[in-house]
Amino acid sequence: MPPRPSHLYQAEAPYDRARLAQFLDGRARGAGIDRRTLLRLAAAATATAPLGALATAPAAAADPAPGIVKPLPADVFTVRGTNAETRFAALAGTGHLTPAGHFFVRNHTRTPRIDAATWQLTVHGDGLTGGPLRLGLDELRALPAVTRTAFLECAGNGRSHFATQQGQQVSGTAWTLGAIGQARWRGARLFDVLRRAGLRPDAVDVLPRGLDDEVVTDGVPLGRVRRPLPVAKALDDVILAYEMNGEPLPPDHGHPVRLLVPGWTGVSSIKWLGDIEVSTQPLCTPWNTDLYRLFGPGHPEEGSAPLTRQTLKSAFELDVDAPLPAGRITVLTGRSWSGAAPVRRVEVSTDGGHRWHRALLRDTPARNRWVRWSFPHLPRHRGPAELLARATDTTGRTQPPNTQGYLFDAVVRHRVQIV
Ligand SMILES: Nc1nc2c(c(=O)[nH]1)N[C@H]1C(S)=C(S)[C@@H](COP(=O)(O)O)O[C@H]1N2
Ligand SMILES: [Mo]
Repeated sequence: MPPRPSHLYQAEAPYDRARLAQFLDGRARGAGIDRRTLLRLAAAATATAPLGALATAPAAAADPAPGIVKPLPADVFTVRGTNAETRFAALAGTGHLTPAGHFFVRNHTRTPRIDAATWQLTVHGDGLTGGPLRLGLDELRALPAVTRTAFLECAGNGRSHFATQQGQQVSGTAWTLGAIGQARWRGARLFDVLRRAGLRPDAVDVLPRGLDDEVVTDGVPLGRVRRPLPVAKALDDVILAYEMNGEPLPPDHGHPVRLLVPGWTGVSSIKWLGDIEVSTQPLCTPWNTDLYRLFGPGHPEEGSAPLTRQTLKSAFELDVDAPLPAGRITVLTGRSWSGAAPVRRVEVSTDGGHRWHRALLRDTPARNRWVRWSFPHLPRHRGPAELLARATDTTGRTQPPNTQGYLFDAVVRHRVQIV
């Protein structure tokens, strides 16, 4: 069977849905998880929450080091288990690219220390014309280098607002809006690596896997973090990044090499890349069957449509309950982004959503990138107030005042104190 035309695979959701259906009726190869375990995990997910997100064991309460190597100053990060969320207030003035010292970290286990000098990538599988290909970092660097500026966002970003704002119970890391960062990534094209390895015309899936520890959830070993990509996406715009903002990739972000899959949910961008399997059969792993999929009332037993490209969001570069002086102009700043298309317009409301005003966009809108914006605000009355921001992208899609969905996209009511 020849690879299907590329446009069929540009969307993550239909691809994952097809794989799940094939997996459930035994036409796909599931690496590391069988159907019974899958359904057991699915049932567990149903019991706790409509979100099929991975709940990793939190780091021991007394452990000050959640397995992250870089410093996590409290004015920049909020530590959530093995993860660190960027505080949006700390992004004010940081520019279009997020400095590595401010970039959020999502670790299923802990950051491994990998020696770039001895690191090797192995490309293997029945989807290759020959045997395995092994590449060291120098060989990877010898391939043509490309640079892409793109945001990277966790599928669960904004999750806590389901509960705090919308009264919906969900499981998983309680991110506010800071599980996103944007960087200039530089590396080799996965296209070139696969061509070098010799791709068979009937290869369908590419499965990158990290070198970090195995993940165990509720006593079930899930193996190392890995999530298949359709060959067409792999050949399209995916890179094996070894630089972030002009520096070697830092340990927490995948040193020495990570995958960067523009526009797709963060989990696709496998860090600490160790091997890539290329397969002529559809592949399934917990990360495209059980995790990152929706379970619960109103969804089929095997789970709903999987999570798709990232949604629209907006965030103020302010802490919750930030003090703003009454009778003086404060220039409010923030950022908006959409996984679907460039952001076209951002509006701000300072009266709880009755009147909306255009914010000034400070970046040229572009695909897979956020825009910074600003809005001068003159608060008059002392006391608590709510600031709202909503974005519209070039497809015309806008942030709803409320949502039934799972990829959080509603307007957030950001409370401040007028003093
Ligand atoms: N090997 C490996 N890759 C991984 C992960 C991981 O835990 N291990 N986490 C994924 C998830 S869920 C996200 S959102 C992004 C986070 O990337 P960052 O930590 O560089 O911000 O990495 C993805 N790649
Ligand atoms: Mo994620």
